[in-house]
Order: sequence, then structure tokens, then C-alpha cells
Amino acid sequence: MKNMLRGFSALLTPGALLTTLLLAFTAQASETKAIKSSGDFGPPQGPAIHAVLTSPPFVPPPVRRNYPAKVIVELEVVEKEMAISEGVKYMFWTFGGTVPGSFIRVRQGDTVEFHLKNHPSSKMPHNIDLHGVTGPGGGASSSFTAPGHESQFTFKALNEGIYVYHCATAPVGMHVANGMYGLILVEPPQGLPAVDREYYVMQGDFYTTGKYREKGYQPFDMEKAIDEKPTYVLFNGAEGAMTGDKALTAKTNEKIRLFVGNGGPNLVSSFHVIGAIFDKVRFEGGSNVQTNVQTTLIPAGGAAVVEYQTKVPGSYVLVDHSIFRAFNKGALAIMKVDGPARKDIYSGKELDSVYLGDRAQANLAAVSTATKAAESGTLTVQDQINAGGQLFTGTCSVCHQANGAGLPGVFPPLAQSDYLNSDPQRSISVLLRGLTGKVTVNGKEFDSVMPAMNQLNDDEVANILTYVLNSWGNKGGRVQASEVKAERAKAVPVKAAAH
Ligand code: HEC
Ligand SMILES: [Cu+2]
Repeated sequence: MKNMLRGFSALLTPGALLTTLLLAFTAQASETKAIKSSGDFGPPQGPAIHAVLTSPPFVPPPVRRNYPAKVIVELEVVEKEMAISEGVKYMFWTFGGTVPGSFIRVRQGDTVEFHLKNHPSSKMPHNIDLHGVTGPGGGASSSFTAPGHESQFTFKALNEGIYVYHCATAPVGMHVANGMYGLILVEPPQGLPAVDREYYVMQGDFYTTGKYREKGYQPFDMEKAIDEKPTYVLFNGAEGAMTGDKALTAKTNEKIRLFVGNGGPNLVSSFHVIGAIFDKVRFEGGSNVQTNVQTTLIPAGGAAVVEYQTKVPGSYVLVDHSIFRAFNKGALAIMKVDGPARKDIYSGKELDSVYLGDRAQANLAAVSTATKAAESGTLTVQDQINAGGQLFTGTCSVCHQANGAGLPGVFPPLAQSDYLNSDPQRSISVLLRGLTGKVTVNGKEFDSVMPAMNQLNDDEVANILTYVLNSWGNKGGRVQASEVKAERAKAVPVKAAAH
């Protein structure tokens, strides 16, 4: 109601007044009802306003304006190398220097004067297609911008909602795959209902020539992109963009609103927050509200507004519930909720590291130290042990246990294992190819299956095994990445079928 009253005093034209009144009443009548879809509230009023843009995961403040204005948006395309994962570099193409690009927030009926700049250091021309634009190409045809140039076009934000924008320069898929997408929110005239926190999260799939977490500079792989076989599926453009010290934060008893986009280029997201139920979802970014949702589907080139209330403190994990993407391709973020325990709602302990693996750790500092040391040729056994220990937690401890003792009759011990210590080289193959059939470890027989851990790269295998060899009374020693590489390259005879 407050918004409405403020609206009365400042509105100029009777037509606009009537529309606003109607809108306000519709919105008050039922929150779950569709809000007015399209609105032209006349020419822009007052002085031009420069839009506040924010980098993810942050969202500009609410517009809080009761008249349509001319809003100037200045967005610069920058091509820049950034970390896509620990020790992995990628040449991103960005709107505003981040992936996803800067968040834009305007009001329905605003006239947006859009300035697209392309930094002089860029190698490529770029443009922008905003899904919130009514007009051919969504702005793309008017915004083709060569390096060092600037284009300008103007549109009226007729429809309220949350919209994806992206580059649409050929090859379009490549520009999008390199990170050229973001969100623009067109607020309804009365604004969105107040919440305690808003965040900006956007999924994207990435294609590198090297495998997942393969260190060093990784170029874009067009073939993988065409085959829709991403190496990474990420929230906000980097593995760990919102975990550890960069986790999203909240307090208990807060209303949270997430603007969740999906840039694609290929995958559809099954967006889910482990341990939270979405009280409200504006699915597909549209005006209808769905309530009590567990997982919401976000199409490539689409977005949703998700709201929930924090009640129980702890770590809440944002995932794409196509779950291999979360645990093996990076589509995982964390919201840390602080506040007093609520035993009446939930009794339990924190999510444990076995479930989340190394993804949940405060940081992978030891892993990055080892990566840097390996690059400069100064990698020590201790660097490898430190890095390997962090990776062991997420990768091996779920079966072999954190203390390497295994589980009797199920998982053999790694601690003082005669199988391991008698021939450490053999274990490289165990990690790369798995192990099945009968094995005897310290006089006890195991007849089970260890899955191949071939998602690990050469450095990771070397560091984990070096850690294992130097832990729990094992004999020490070192495995080098070059040895893993050589083992991986070996053609292994296909096992004859069992008779
Ligand atoms: C899903 C459970 C599982 C995971 C995860 C797992 N292993 Fe195993 N591992 C096994 C099983 C089961 C065997 C025995 C296989 C058999 O019976 O043929 C085994 C055997 C081994 C052996 C040889 C036997 C021994 O005890 O010395 C080594 C070495 C080993 N694993 C190391 C690792 C390392 C290092 C990791 C992490 C990169 C790992 N494993 C992850 C289940 C697992
Ligand atoms: Cu582009």
C-alpha cells in the first residue's frame, strides 16, 4: 500500500495514474496471480538516470520509482583470462568483466538508452540480444560493435520480468559458451515484494580441450560444444565462485530471493537448493507464481525468480540436480545461513565432507600451492602430500575412510596395505582403471569393485597417491604426474570375458 500512496502524489498523467492503480490493485488482490504483462506508461519523465550495474552474485538495489524514466545503461565487453577452476585458466568473453555479465535493473515502462562498448583489447566484434526487448533481434542488429567501438540503441521495457541477455554475434554458440550472458530485471511498476536478501546466480556450460580440472590454460573446444558434452557446468562462471569464503551468506529467518538464470549454451538446468523448499518460484521468469517447489527447470536462455525463507542454520548447497554436473563438473554453490539452532525443525549435524567432497571445503589452498609449484618446477613431496590430502577427503575417504582403515569385508585398508606398499606403481593403474575381482590385502580377501577414478587428472592422481604413501604408517615415497601420464597412455588389453 505504501508504494501506491507514494505513486498518487508523484503521478502526472491521469492515464498513467489509472494504469498504476489497476496494477497496484491486481498485485494486492493476489500475489500468485499474474501481474500485468505489458505496459507503456508514456514518455520518460524527469532527468535521465544512470543504471547501477552489479557483478554477480550481487543485485542492484530496488528501483523505488513511481514514474517511467530514461535510464542509461553502459556495458563494456571485455575479453579476459580468468580461472575457470583451481589452476585452470580460460579466455572468457564478458559483459562487464564478469561471467555472468553485470546485472541490470530497470522499471517497467522505462526507456532504456543502451550503450554497448567493446574494449580496444578485444579480438572479436560483439553485440547484445536482450530478451526483455520488444524488437527485431532484441537489440542485436543495432549493437554490432567492433573492438574499440561503441554502439547505442534505445528500447522501452514493456514487459516486466527477469530476462536473459546474451551476445548474438556469429558463431553465436561460441560467444555464449565463452560467458557472454547475463540478466536484466524489469521490475513491475509497484516493485517486487520486499525481501531480506537478493542474489544473482547464473548457470552456464563450458567446453575445454583438456579434461575437467586439467591444469593450465585451456582453449575452447568447438567439437565438444557441438556434441553438447561440457567439461564444466558452473554457477557464475567458475568452479568455487560461491563456495568457501565466497559462499553466499544469510541469517536465519530471512526471506531470500535468487534471480537464477541459465546462459547455456546447451544444457537445461534442474535448479535445486539442498535442504530448502522454494516457497515461491516465478518459473521461466514469467508472471505466474508456483509455490512449494523442490526443483525448478530453467531453460537455456531462460531465468526464474526463486524465493525461500531461511529457518535452520547451516550450509545449503545450490546444485543442478542433474547431479553429475554438481559433483563432477562444478555446478555447485553454497549459501551459509547463520543463526541459532532450530532443533524443533531439524535435529541433525552439518552436511559432512563425505557428501560434498572437496567442493565444500573452505578453500583448496594446498591444491593451488601445489599447482603453482608444479608450474615453476619447485614441487616438493610435502606440497604433493598437502594437496593430495585435501583431494583424498572428497574422492577416496567415502570408501577407504578418512584414516585409511577401510571397512572390514567391504573396502580394503590403504593404511599399511601390503598390496599398496609392495608395488606403488600398480596403484596408479588401480586409480585410472579401477579394480574388480578378488584381491588380498594384509591376508584378507576382498571381492568387490573399485570404480575407475579417471575423472582425476595426472596431478591429482600423483598427489593423492603421494599423500596415501606418506600417511598412516605407509612406506613413503612419491608418485610423479609424468608417471601417471605414462600409465594413462598405455593401451590396456581388454579383459577377456569371464567364463
Ligand atoms: C566407491 C568406493 C571406492 C572409492 C571411492 C575408492 N576406492 Fe579404492 N578400492 C575400493 C574397493 C572396493 C577396492 C577393492 C577392489 C576389489 O575388491 O577388487 C579398492 C582397492 C583399492 C586399492 C588396492 C587395495 C589396497 O587396499 O591397497 C587402492 C590402492 C585403492 N583402492 C586406492 C584408492 C584411492 C587412492 C582412492 C581415491 C582416489 C580410492 N581407492 C577410491 C573402493 C573404493
Ligand atoms: Cu560476443
